[in-house]
Amino acid sequence: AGGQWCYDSQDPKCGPSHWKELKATCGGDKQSPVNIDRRRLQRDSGLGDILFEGYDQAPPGKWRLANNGHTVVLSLASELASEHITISGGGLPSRYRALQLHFHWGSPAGNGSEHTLDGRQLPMELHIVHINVKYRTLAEAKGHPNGLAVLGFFFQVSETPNANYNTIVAGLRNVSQAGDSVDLASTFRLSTLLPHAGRLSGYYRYQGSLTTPDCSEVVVWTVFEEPVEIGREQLRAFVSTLHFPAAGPTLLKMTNNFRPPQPLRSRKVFASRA
Ligand code: 1SD
Ligand code: ZN
Repeated sequence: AGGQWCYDSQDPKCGPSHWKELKATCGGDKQSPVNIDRRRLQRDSGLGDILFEGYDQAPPGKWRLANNGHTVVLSLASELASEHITISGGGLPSRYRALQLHFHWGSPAGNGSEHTLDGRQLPMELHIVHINVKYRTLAEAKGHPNGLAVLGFFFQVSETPNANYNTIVAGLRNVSQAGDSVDLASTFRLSTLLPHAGRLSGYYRYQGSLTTPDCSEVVVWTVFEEPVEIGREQLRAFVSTLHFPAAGPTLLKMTNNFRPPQPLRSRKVFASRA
């Protein structure tokens, strides 16, 4: 493996099994994602509903969509604007502020979630990355075990499109190459990207890492039971529009940008309900 990490779909020589050669942390004991084995959950009655603040208001300023070479990332054009989008409660050790969200998906032939449910992969997974309000930068947060909180949502394919995803899906064509970014003309509330309101009380919680190098073990993970619905054609747009950084003269479609499940080792996965 050279200096860069990648997914197997780009080049198996720099794929997930080689990441620990680049960053020793990627071979650590608290890595993500993991398989969520529903027969081995530990119910924790202290895991009440997460309090979502600012999720229900259109943010000031524009959403920016970018192809970072590994995924498509949605963030606010002005970082300050996300100051009031926070999560707390639900057993989280602090309040956390939203930084960005992104997706992991498969190929025309297969699913691409990172977490798996009873050994099964789902079509796609949304990650909303939040930083502990005690810290100012990602670099600072990476130095603390509860530095980040990521919310994970599975997707389920429906025959009809999810209109709440139209703005993002339409924007994909503008970020088809690595390094591309675009400010979206229309705005929307973050809550519209989540599963049906009121169905967020079922979730899994464990302590893990970022799923990409440097694989920092600083993430309080929350993976929700209820999937987001996305139309078959909308999912196809992710698989067929975006490209990895070009390694040669031919463009390589961005597919299978997920890390496979990592050993749970001595960790437990907690469940908010039985
Ligand atoms: O893969 C993302 C990566 O793109 C970056 O957003 C990082 C936070 O800096 O988070 C990981 S992940 O663990 O949320 N997949
Ligand atoms: Zn992710």
